[in-house]
Amino acid sequence: MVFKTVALFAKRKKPLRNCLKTGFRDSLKIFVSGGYGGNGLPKYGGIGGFGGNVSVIAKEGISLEDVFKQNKSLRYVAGNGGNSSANCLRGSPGENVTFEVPVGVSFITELGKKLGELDKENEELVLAKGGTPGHSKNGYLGTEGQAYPVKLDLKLIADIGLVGFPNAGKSSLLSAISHAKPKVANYPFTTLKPHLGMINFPDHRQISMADLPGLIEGAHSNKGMGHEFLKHVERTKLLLLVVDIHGFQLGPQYPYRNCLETVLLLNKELELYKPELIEKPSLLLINKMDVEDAEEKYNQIKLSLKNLSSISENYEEEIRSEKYLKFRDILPVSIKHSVQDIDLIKGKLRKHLDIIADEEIDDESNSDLYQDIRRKMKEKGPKLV
Ligand SMILES: Nc1nc2c(ncn2[C@@H]2O[C@H](COP(=O)(O)OP(=O)(O)OP(=O)(O)O)[C@@H](O)[C@H]2O)c(=O)[nH]1
Ligand SMILES: [Mg+2]
Repeated sequence: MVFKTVALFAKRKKPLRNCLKTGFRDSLKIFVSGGYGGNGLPKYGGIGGFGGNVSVIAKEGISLEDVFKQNKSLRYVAGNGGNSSANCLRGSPGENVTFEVPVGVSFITELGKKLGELDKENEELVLAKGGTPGHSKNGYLGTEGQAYPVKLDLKLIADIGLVGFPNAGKSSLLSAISHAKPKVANYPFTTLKPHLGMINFPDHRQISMADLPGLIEGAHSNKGMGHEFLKHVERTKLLLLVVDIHGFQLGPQYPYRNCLETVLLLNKELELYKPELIEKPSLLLINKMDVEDAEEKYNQIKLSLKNLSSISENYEEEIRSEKYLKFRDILPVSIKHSVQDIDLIKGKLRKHLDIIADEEIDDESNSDLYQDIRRKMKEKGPKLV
């Protein structure tokens, strides 16, 4: 198995960008072009029509693959505005082009400029504006519309994002806790594409959880699957780290990392991807507690896990981070062999998401805007006698 693992890793020099091979697209490049503005008519002071716009509208339940299938040319060109004529002094507007995209897509030009992102159903964004019409002030010449390639970058929107080294049991958890059926196997990089699962509760509450490919040390420099999958945890409310109590070793030529080191390394990869991720609420699952010696190993590290910064100086530079996650809970569990543990995890996830939601409300109600509203209401509100 070790040989199989190494061969598997050796073959994949580059991370699977765009995920075409795995059938999951998380980015797509398109070309958009607004229509020309129509020309005016100098003789009668006629004004041309506006060029049409290219816009997108966010819809739940569609994928970037659907976007591709609906228009394989990936070119979206709006209509030109009509010229002004003696019969019709005001040129007709060019036809707008609008197409649907999944919720959670951001739009980036080739120069890296972000045009915007759509996070909610039915939100709209103009990607390319049509040209302005010709009229007396511009010599009656319509201008061309905006035209450029745009990258659509999809980030899954889930409540919880699973983060961990390969083989730690992330997919096993998603499979046990939801109806999703991600592949589970005893070798690294079983998961090649993100999976979303819904955790259902008897009172109909639903919590979504994203399973991601495993990270390894050096993921930031594109080792293993790379760390670009971490974009999918940027918008989650809670990070759920899963580590193996027995640590991890990718293959004989890679260093063995014990459980504590894997936690420190995950911290480091998260920080290198985006330092803000370290501030996110997080929980830690120490998995495979059913295996021999697990209890003893856990007892040795449990205090250190609560305060990662206190022990980091014992480690070499490449493991140390600037800032450390502060886990709201650390649970030693056996995802595979204990139904009680799955129930415990499920309950804890819900509890912590509720706490996070309350904190968000508190933050909002303490914001300047709310304080201002409260002050004004006090000033203007009816006085109780
Ligand atoms: N002993 C034991 N094995 C477990 C436990 N949980 C998961 N496993 C096993 O660990 C192996 C890896 O599990 P996965 O769920 O595929 O791990 P993963 O983190 O999704 O791995 P990648 O997709 O490669 O990142 C499988 O053989 C599982 O059966 C556990 O609680 N105890
Ligand atoms: Mg997996």
